[in-house]
Amino acid sequence: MSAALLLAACGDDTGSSDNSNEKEISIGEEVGYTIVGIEPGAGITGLTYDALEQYENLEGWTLQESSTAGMIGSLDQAIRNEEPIIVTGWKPHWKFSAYDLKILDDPKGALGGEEYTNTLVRKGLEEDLPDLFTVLDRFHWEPEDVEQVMLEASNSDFDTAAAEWIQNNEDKVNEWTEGITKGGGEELKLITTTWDSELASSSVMKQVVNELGYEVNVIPVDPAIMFQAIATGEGDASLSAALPTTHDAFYKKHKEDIVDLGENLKGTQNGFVVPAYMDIDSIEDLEPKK
Ligand code: PBE
Repeated sequence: MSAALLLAACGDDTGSSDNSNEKEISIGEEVGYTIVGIEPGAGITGLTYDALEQYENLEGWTLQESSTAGMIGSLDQAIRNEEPIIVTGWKPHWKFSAYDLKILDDPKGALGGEEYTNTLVRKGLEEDLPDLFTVLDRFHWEPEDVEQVMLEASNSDFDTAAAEWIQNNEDKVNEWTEGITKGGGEELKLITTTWDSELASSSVMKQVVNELGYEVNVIPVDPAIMFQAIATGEGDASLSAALPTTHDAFYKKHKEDIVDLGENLKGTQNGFVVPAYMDIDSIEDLEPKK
């Protein structure tokens, strides 16, 4: 293009330079001003509704609740067709190794910053089953560990994946179980949420504690029920509390009635997740519905 044409194409600078943009469809229009979400009971679902309120530029947008499998199905289909899509996503999760994805910047921190997964136990567990309490208190691992179990489970099942991880990570398991007196068949009701990362930790703990002579029942429920079960003592322990932001509403409601043993996993994260080919980097770049 010649210099003269270039100048002509740029137009004057009196404010009408946006003509070409008006014809382009915005990402909002392309995705129908819709974010594809997961289960209604998930912490991230509540946070997404908060985000829709907090970001003025998300006026008129809606969250389409579904399930984790439904969200993955929509994401997979969009990527196959190279279409735009925005989903509620989180780490650790295998979708980041299966697809080329990015998490949109969230300058208001509506979906939380760096998150942790905490261990909670019921009041009185320390007195009733002190050795088991110690194992639960010591338990911690890394995102890579969770990912290994999740990946193996996708080819087999969580019990097989947990057994394999335990076999390959004796040192870590020994750190949690060193010096522990064996149980005599007492029951541990281990409450968990239903997501893969939480099924991974619960499946590993189940086998570790089984080996120590306890009967373990893993009970997958919604986050609200999980917190309630620990608070009422119907459940003994959970490795699945997503804090400080994701499950904050449930935590606040029950914090007087639960014992928080702190983080077992660092470096988890929530966000609006898009395929890497989409030309957008921040939630703030989305446009309100016209
Ligand atoms: N998650 C995975 C859960 C906690 C861990 C982000 C989907 C939630 O939103 O409650």
